[in-house]
Amino acid sequence: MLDRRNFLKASASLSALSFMPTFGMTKSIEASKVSLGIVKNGEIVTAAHWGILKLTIKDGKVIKSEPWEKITKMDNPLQHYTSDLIYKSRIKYPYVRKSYLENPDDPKRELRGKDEFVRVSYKEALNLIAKELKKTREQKGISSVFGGSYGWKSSGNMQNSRTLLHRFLNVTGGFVGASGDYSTGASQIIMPYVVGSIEVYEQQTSWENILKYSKYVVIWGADPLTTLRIAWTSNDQRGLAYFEKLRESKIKVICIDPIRTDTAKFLNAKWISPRPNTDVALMMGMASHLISKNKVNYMFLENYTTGFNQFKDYLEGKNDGIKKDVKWASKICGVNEKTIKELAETFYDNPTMIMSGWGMQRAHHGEQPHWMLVTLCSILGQIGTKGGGFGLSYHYSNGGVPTCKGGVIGGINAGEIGIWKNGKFKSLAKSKEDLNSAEWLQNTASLSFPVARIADALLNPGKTIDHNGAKITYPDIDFIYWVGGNPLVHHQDTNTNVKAWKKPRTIVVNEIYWTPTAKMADIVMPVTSSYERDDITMSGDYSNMHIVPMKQAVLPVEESKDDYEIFSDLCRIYGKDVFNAYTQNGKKAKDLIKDYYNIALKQVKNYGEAFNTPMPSFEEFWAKNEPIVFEPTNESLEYVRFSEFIEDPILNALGTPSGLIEIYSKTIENYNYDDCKAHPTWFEPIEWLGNATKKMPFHLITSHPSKRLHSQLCHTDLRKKYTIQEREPLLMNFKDAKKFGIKNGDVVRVFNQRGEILAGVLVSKDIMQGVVRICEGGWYDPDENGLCKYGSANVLTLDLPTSKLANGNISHTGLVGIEKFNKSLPEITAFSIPKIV
Ligand SMILES: Nc1nc2c(c(=O)[nH]1)N[C@H]1C(S)=C(S)[C@@H](COP(=O)(O)OP(=O)(O)OC[C@H]3O[C@@H](n4cnc5c(=O)[nH]c(N)nc54)[C@H](O)[C@@H]3O)O[C@H]1N2
Ligand SMILES: Nc1nc2c(c(=O)[nH]1)N[C@H]1C(S)=C(S)[C@@H](COP(=O)(O)OP(=O)(O)OC[C@H]3O[C@@H](n4cnc5c(=O)[nH]c(N)nc54)[C@H](O)[C@@H]3O)O[C@H]1N2
Ligand SMILES: [Mo]
Repeated sequence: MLDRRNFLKASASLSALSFMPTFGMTKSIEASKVSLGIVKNGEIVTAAHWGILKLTIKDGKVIKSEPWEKITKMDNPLQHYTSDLIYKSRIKYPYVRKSYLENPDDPKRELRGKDEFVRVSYKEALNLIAKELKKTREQKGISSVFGGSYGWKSSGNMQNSRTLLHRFLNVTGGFVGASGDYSTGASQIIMPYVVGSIEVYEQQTSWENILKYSKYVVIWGADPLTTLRIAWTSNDQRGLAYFEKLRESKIKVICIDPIRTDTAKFLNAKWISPRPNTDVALMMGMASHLISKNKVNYMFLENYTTGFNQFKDYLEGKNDGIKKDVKWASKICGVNEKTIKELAETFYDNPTMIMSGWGMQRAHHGEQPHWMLVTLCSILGQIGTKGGGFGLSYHYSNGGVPTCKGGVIGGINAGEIGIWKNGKFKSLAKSKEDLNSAEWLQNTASLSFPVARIADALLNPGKTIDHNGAKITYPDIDFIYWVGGNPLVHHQDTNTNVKAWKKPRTIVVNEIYWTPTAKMADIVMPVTSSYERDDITMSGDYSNMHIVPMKQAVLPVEESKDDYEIFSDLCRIYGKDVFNAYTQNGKKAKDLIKDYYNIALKQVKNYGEAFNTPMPSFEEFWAKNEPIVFEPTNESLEYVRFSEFIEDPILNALGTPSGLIEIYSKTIENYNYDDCKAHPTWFEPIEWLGNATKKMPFHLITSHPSKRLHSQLCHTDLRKKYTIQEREPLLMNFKDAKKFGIKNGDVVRVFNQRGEILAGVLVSKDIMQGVVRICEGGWYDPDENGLCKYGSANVLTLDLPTSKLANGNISHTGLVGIEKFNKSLPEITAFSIPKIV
């Protein structure tokens, strides 16, 4: 995953305005109570992805968990389950899988997930990891060690488990990593060809502009009311506050989504429901209509884009004989012709901001929708204006919330790749510049392959694939070290994935909870939750609004340890030099937290006396137990994405080969891929309603859950608020339910050629016919025949790449069959601990 923290640096110069919507700000917490050590009784401030939290502690236990400040009227349910996150489903000690402990050289891999675990001492576990890692590197080389370890871990710049793992694997000799992410696998690869930047993690046109200048806001395949409950660093909550303002405004909202989302309902939006994965056709129909009505901004196309004519030829069917007109589009996407025309004209006639989520690019040929969206927006010609254009990050980490001027804290980095031999460190960096380049450091893995190809890589060592204009040959992975992620839940086609996980000789997992991934490991290290250790974070991702002390709330549960401590202790086994390189000569977590704070402090000091948010010393900040709040600048309040390019496309050329928006890409043309052409193209997805069968009549959408962060919090009592007969809910249209003789509250078996799960049915008018939704992140809970008793959506999804260009995952593509489950319900075991001897 790209380190999203780094996408935004505190910007700009002008003095700040106070804009924050205040809504009964919580009183400041008494500093004296918390200045020393951890509190047995009192309140402390910490942060999670789901916001800055205030925890109440009684007799050394967390008894209450609330938002530190109340910014919106909406409740964020994720914020109230901290206590469960400390005490439920915990891994309390180090464990080794029985057969692995008996013989690590022939560890009976097929028993992973079934074998018993044996409790071992912390020291024994460390020694085993170090020994087997050394053995693997010696016998099979660096490229057999996989540390890609994708995942959402916890907030905090210090206990950043994935980076800590990379740092450990680097100082001990290197590893194979993973490139890209699951979120925007397709978009972040295609967008640089189209607009010269990845777009998906860039600051958006300021919400202040939208509220002033937009007449229409289109939410295209996004559910911001759900997805803005969390952020990569910690949630500043301002994104939701702006959606509240949008509701109060006169701006008209249109949601284009197979589901009438919570957002659509909240905003009283007009709901347009295309068939899943057909947005490209819908947009092409709109484009054709605009051309036929001469509602085209030719001035924009001429000055700011290249390749429109070639694309127009394609629309007109010059080569394939197929006219991509409104009629054609309507047939594919299921939206009626009149609506397609109306939408197109409305967008053209009014300042319209199109906010797109990422669901539609997590689909077969997921490169196309956002490329086509930019093409459509080029025809409309509103890109770079105050109330129009497109944005690919309004639904994520509070995009569009103005960036504050303040300090930006530092964080742990992955260190230097090198090899230690006879007490000497040999760096693999090619130059000093390498070491100073954030990009190089982020990309420290000496080898990597696209993250969502993990199962394919495990199963097919030596296979060469196309990727983004290059060839990649999969390494032969024999050792996996995973921290901060839940791949047995997050990866597509679980049954294939389970096979892949039986391939390497060794799998080590550092985890807080007995997740499905921990249960599939050979060596399991117990990790503290972020409430059991000190850390520090910013909030907002784009806003950089707060610096938050994340103070330890309670003592570590049993023998759990910080990832930093585990890796430092592992380094000790490799020798003093490695330990010193890892810990910067013995620094403790708290020393590093202070270092990171001081980086921000130095920036703020450089602004001089006049700066209106001075920062105290670290000691004062820590004792005060309160976030520092920075304010946005005038410049960021008025920010318009692409405005500089629009002002002067020559001086401020985009990072594409032509410097312009590329509707036609010669670079991609040269790759000569059959599944990603030189201009936006309609490709039929491998499975969609266009090829549904009697047995497999439903398109399955696996949205992000509103009451979890992926699989996080699934094991808490929050689950009880959404499960149906203890299973993951499946949203189904009421007409479909009637047709299939299924009632609200029934348990059904959902199946296809890849696998089967149980789910509880929620009958609804808010999903189009022929489509069902099971949110991703439900814990995988197989019975002896592989039926997932709880309802993990990925048992049913396809593990195929979007195309040879991006190799993104396609988790929103796939057909399923559904039938009422009439047998007696099996007991859920996903959240209990495995067999231990
Ligand atoms: N079908 C389908 N599948 C999807 C998606 C989809 O839309 N549909 N979306 C995809 C996307 S976009 C993403 S980002 C992925 C998310 O996939 P993941 O990021 O793997 O999901 P999480 O549940 O957040 O897993 C984080 C894990 O880290 C652990 N953890 C937390 N803090 C720490 C720590 O300090 N140390 C250690 N060692 N562990 C820690 C948590 O307990 C948890 O098990 O899922 C992808 N999968
Ligand atoms: N509460 C909560 N918030 C989260 C997360 C979470 O797990 N929980 N995860 C975070 C992460 S890591 C990410 S990457 C983002 C994900 O953000 P997104 O990728 O935007 O989220 P999704 O739920 O995958 O999809 C958004 C919407 O797209 C719709 N959709 C699916 N397929 C299609 C299609 O073909 N066409 C159209 N028009 N719509 C379609 C879905 O119905 C859904 O309403 O969310 C982040 N925010
Ligand atoms: Mo994601």
